[in-house]
Amino acid sequence: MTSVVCPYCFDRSAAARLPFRCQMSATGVRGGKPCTAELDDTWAEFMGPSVPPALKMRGPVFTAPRGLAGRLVSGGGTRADCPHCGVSTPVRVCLRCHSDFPSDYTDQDTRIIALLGPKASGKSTYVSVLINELRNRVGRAYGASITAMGGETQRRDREMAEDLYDRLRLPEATRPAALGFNDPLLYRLSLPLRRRLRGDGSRHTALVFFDAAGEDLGSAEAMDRYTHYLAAADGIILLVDPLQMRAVRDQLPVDADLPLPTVETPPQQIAADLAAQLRAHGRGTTRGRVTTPVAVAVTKTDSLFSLVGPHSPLRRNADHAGGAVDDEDRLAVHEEMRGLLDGWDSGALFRQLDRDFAQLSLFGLSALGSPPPAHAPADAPKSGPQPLRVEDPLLWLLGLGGLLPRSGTGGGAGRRTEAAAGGAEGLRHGSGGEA
Ligand SMILES: Nc1nc2c(ncn2[C@@H]2O[C@H](COP(=O)(O)OP(=O)(O)OP(=O)(O)O)[C@@H](O)[C@H]2O)c(=O)[nH]1
Ligand SMILES: [Mg+2]
Ligand SMILES: [Zn+2]
Ligand SMILES: [Zn+2]
Repeated sequence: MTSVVCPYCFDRSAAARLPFRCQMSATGVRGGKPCTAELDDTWAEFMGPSVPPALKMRGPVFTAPRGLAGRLVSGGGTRADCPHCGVSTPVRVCLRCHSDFPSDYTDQDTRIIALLGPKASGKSTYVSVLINELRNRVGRAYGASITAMGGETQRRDREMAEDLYDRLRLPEATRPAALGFNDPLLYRLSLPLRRRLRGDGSRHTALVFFDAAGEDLGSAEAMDRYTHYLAAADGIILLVDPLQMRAVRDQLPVDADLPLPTVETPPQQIAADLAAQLRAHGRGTTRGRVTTPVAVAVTKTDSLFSLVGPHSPLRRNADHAGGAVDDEDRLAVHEEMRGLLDGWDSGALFRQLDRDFAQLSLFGLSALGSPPPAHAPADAPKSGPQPLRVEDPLLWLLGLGGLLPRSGTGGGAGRRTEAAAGGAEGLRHGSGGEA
């Protein structure tokens, strides 16, 4: 049974139970009149006072009679006949908040990947580059494809790509929730079916990315909606900006022509708040560790090249050989990042993460591959984004969720390495190490 999570209120529901919305089209079925718009209280209440009254008048919402919901029509998709006007509609809405879903959203299971990080840590740049990499280099390696779902995401997807790749403009600061909520970005990820499942069909997953403004982490109302998103997440990517860490700023060569960002909420506080929120939503074990997998990704690694060796795994992308996620490669990055963090804060951030999260791995990535030009800080580097390892956190999370094959795991050596490293790298569940 397909399980769908609303990308607006994050309510989870079986696809077959979702109500429909009449499109109020006139086709003269049964000689009846077309439906007229009526006040959708549920949706209006969810959206809040910012929506003008006229927009709160929508096509009637109805539940298809039992047995008729999910009637497959030729050409794919499900429809139901409106009980008022008799005209059939394909539009599905959320049971809880009555938001309309994009047309193909309810055909596949939903995976929510939450993105979190302080202001200016690079979230928007990261999403834009990640999508582009999934479309091209990474998509090729895994036989995967990704498409924007729904008109709103399609429009923003086009805009993001044009700004960054054609005009070489970096994203503007994301607008905070106080100015109206940003809708999440909805993508359909199609992966080839694993061989043992036969055939050469695809498996589709709806990916939901919610790119909030960094300052929303500090606002209670914004956090309230944000928390539902985090609680519904199948995996969380927590971005850490090394340029906002005191020790890194002190270590960087003084002649570096680097415009430094202002120091925002420290990563340790974000991690602690995140753990508290997730525990409050029942995502913690009895011993207090949160079970949602968390990828902690240090961004802007291009600015750290003077601090790492010439053969550091941070300087190159994973090769994704054989279309599998390489766990040894991930562990090499994890250890490298852990060593760097140790030097920066004596391991305080890692120790805290390790105490709070049962499934945790460290990553290092650069969306741009080099710093923005010093004379034009709002621009991408001249050569365009040359990303490093942007895909790793997402691929790890998809691998944990069984959506991608993994290599380099399961062998004794791999597990011992993890145990030696403190066992925090993501396969700890079931190891009894929940002390
Ligand atoms: N060196 C380097 N700088 C980067 C990279 N990605 C982003 N930046 C810098 O970080 C700034 C902020 O990036 P954004 O993507 O807007 O950050 P954000 O987290 O979305 O910020 P808010 O929306 O304000 O919360 C950019 O303007 C760049 O100057 C990178 O890969 N390398
Ligand atoms: Mg942003
Ligand atoms: Zn909803
Ligand atoms: Zn109708």
